[in-house]
Amino acid sequence: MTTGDGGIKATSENGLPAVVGRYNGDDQKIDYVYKVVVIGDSAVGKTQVLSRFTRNDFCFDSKSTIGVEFQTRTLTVKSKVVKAQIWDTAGQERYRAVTSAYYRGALGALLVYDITKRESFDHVARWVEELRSHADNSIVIALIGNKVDLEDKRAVPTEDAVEFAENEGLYFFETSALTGDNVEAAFFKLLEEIYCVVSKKSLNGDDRNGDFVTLSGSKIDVDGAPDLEISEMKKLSTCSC
Ligand SMILES: Nc1nc2c(ncn2[C@@H]2O[C@H](COP(=O)(O)OP(=O)(O)OP(=O)(O)O)[C@@H](O)[C@H]2O)c(=O)[nH]1
Ligand SMILES: [Mg+2]
Repeated sequence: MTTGDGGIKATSENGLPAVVGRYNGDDQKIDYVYKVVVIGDSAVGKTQVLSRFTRNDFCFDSKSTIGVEFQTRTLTVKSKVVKAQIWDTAGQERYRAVTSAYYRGALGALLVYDITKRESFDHVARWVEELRSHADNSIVIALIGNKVDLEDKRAVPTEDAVEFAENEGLYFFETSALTGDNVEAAFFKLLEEIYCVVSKKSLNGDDRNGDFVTLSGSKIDVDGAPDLEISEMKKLSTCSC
């Protein structure tokens, strides 16, 4: 798969997608590429939250994700053009062949649970642990209670999640991929906070990772690399809509 906007493929030495930088198809210059990962139990709506954000799309008959895929959306954050490269993988344990590789270079994480499935919230602590052991310490995490359109089936009180988020230092949003409620707000907040973390790190001179997808975000040398690229692992899951 290409990103559909005309770039060339590049792969880094470790086999991960290398972000070299790019112009968008409409010649929009990109200042930064931020890698964000989406995690959480199976069927909580990770893929649909992502589709809502990147394509303003929703699928009722969404198939479980197999492998890893990512989608992108370019937007303006604090007057900078940021390309959010958002990685999605299976919540199902048996498909989760990824750990370190998935989290490598991630600046942000969206940890999703389903407000109608108590179990998916009970597992959130485990997901936080996984993040803490595989991702960088400074990763920005947003806890997302998805499917708020199903209020009558709610099994996780908002207060429980607020308390957990406060204790763990996470941002918290309740969303609906179906209606689109709060999806933009959650992503925007996450990206803004990433911007702040990245800016602080740059100011502190704490910018030592040689990878293109770095903890300081990917600063794009747009003049030196006019035709840039990215891309991807594999896109295996499909929506049958
Ligand atoms: N009512 C409602 N249904 C949703 C919402 N988000 C997702 N769904 C449904 O929940 C089911 C699972 O959604 P997915 O996005 O595939 O879940 P996932 O977390 O990506 O699952 P895995 O890929 O297996 O890890 C699908 O039937 C979706 O249509 C939502 O906000 N509201
Ligand atoms: Mg999925």
